[in-house]
Amino acid sequence: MTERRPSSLFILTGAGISAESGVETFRDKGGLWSKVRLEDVATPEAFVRDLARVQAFYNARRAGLSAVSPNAAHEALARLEHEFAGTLTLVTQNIDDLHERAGARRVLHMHGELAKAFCNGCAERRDATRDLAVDDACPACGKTGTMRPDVVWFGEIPYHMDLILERLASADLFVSIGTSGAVYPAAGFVSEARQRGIRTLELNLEPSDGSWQFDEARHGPASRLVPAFVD
Ligand code: BV8
Repeated sequence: MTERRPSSLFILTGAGISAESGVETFRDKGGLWSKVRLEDVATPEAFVRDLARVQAFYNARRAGLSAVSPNAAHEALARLEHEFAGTLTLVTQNIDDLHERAGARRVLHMHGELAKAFCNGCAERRDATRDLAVDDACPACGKTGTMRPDVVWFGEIPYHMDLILERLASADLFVSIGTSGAVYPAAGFVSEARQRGIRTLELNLEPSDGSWQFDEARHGPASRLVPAFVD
């Protein structure tokens, strides 16, 4: 890392880091939310209203992961995780597994993971090794119609928030990579960091809506910016 070396580094990633791997982003032109209304697939109400549609949406995205691979940005962060001498916290809003497939081992998935399934009835969590189906029974409680992708929908509380906020508070550099900063609570991390006097850096293809809040912003593709930041 070429900058003044932090001893505690907090990194937040979003869909932009996986874009060059071929995973669709959400809010870019032609992104996922321009094709599907998030209210129809990514809310608890949608799951109750049309379970089959929600399952199909996430089954297709899970299947798509087998056709993509981590890119140089994921690889650089995995290297950083292994080599960084201080405390590194890597939080992702992404539900893909590209950080892990690049070799990262301590990723906090605040919006859940496509590779897991969760039972709304008994909170059982399992690996999702195949498509989820409407008539799947929960392997633990036996109920049907309760198995869902283990992802955090709009209106639900993101995962690991206590740990995330604790790590953010003790960081000395906050780096936001490939995220539009449109979805809370992640969108609020930059102001939280600034209020605490933590240095902030944005690495994004273009200025995000919240770009002005960062001490420094570098713009370009993650596959170039992230390795340059790490090495
Ligand atoms: C919560 C998971 C309380 C599943 C996702 C008004 C009404 C209703 C609700 C709200 C409201 N106002 C605020 C809210 C809360 C709401 C919210 O923020 N809504 C927004 C829309 C206003 N948030 C919630 O409901 C959250 N829960 O707040 O609970 C709470 C919180 C804490 C503690 C206690 C209580 C839950 C939100 C979870 C939503 N789940 N998805 C799924 O994926 O299907 S969110 C969805 O957006 C994505 O999944 C992703 O995780 C998230 C963030 O998107 P980004 O990653 O930023 O992607 P985006 O496309 O937007 O941007 C990509 C960026 O990359 C762009 O800037 C682009 O320029 C850049 N880029 C592109 N290519 C590259 C690149 N950069 C670099 N290199 C490239 N090559």
